[in-house]
Amino acid sequence: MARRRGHLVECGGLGDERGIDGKPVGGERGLVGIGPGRWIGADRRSVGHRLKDTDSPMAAASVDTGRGRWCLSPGSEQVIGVELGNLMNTRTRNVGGGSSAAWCHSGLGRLSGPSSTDRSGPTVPATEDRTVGDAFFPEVTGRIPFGGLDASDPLAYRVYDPDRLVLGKRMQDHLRIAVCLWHSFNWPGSDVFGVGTFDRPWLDPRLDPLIAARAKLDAAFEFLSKLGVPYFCFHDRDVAPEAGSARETQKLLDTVVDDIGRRMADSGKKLLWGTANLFSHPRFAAGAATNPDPAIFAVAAAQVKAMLEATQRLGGENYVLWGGREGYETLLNTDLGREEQQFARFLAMVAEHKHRIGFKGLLLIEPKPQEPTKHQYDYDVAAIRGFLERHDLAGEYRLNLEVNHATLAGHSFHHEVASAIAGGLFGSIDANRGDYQNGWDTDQFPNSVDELSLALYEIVRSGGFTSGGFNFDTKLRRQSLSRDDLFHAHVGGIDTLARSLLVAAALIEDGALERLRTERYAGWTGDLGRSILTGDAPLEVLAGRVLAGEIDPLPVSGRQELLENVVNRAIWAVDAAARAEAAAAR
Ligand SMILES: [Mn+2]
Repeated sequence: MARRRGHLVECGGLGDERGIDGKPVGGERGLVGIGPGRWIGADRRSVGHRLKDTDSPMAAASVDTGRGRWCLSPGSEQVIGVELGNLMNTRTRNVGGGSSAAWCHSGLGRLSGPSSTDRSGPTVPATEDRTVGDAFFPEVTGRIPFGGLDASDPLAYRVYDPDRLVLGKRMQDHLRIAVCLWHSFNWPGSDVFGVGTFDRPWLDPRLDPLIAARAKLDAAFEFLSKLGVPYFCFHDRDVAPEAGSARETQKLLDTVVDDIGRRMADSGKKLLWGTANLFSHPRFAAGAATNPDPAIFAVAAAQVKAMLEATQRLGGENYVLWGGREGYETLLNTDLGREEQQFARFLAMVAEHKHRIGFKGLLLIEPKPQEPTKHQYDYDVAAIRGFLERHDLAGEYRLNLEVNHATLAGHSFHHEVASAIAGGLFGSIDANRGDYQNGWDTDQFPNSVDELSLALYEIVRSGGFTSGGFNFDTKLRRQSLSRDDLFHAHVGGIDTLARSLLVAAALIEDGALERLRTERYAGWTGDLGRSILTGDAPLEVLAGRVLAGEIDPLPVSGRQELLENVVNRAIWAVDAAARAEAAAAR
């Protein structure tokens, strides 16, 4: 079969409307054309736009507009392409061999050519296999290095040094960092007042879902590799939108999950946890498990079954349930008792299925007090702990705690971590912080060593993560438009966690906090305390000893300020040690 060779010509960026024969074209529809007599490119608003007035030997042209790449279906003059510049590990083959969107996906690797509008520009080899490693984030040219505190490169880790040993364990193994696919790759930067602002070309709803999913995964795995972290997390709907029927939806999910499995095998990246999105679709507006309609409960159950099995297939280490719609908007239409029974039944069914399929990971519930609903049943650690114990589920579930959700519930994150550990429910962390002036979930990247050091202290002193880790369930600010903003955000957040880990380790090695806490409770390991706890000293015995003057205690200091000084001095000491190391290295 004779293949038509693609003609590659560099094209202007978005808004470059040099047009055909030098005449601007497209106007506000945003078409970008260039080259004498030919259309070769278009901006993102032009997907599906029918091109006219072309003399079209434009077959299989693929164009780098500076914002990504476009491909045009040969012969049809229809822009079918996407910004495909983000495709990673894409094999270039059959360029010009078809006119479908599938051609578009398979037809592009990383294309590069001279900055030329010359017709005789470079051609795209028809059958050349090439591997692309840096297609969507070309401004970040390799893996983020460790540079130390004095590094001048803004994209170098100052503190996070994966192999550095802290209390005998690698930093990477303490922190178990994960990147989330939803906010970082599946969220367009929209808010309730405005549409998306981000450059996420695979989110164009007109794209074939498989092409979109693969372009998204290309970018995500490129990001993971360059960031140099071990884990990622995703919801079913982040990678596979709903198709025409439940069966087609399942098929698409299975296809994409297989694709993810291959990428994991190639890259060595691992799945920290999977989860099902039971909150975006309109059917879930009144809840999933707690919906007044049992048919919606059934759809949610099918979705969790599929995603739990997908997580197992990918070797996921945990499975998370976030009940974002499991709550109410008004009590006027809500039967609290009934919804609690439904919710308990749902969680029991998920646990039963976990055991049936032999999934070895932890099931994790994520507390959040409100937003999107007025009130959510998974309010905080204490509420979930009571719920699990009431419904005989305490052995089946642990918790995925988020900093911002803790603060929305009126707690410090330190409190929620310590509560989960005390209740035997600690599982994993979403590291997003909130904004102290805003009353909603801003999901910002962590940046306070002072706050996170206390949480890390609790985590490390209790033995650290088992299968959990620190997931960046974080959002860029809506004005953070550059592609590399995603790197700056994660690098800073990871350094903050790494620094907090060093402070926690210093506090543990110093031992003052532990010693003072132990001393404070010393009485409970003595005769009196033990006899109370074992039941050997009931009320009348205690009363008798108090009335006899045998028990006559004096209050003692809680030493709070002293303890706060211990923490601050550990933070400062880690600074001093790092400075000394940096100076020694110079
Ligand atoms: Mn959040």
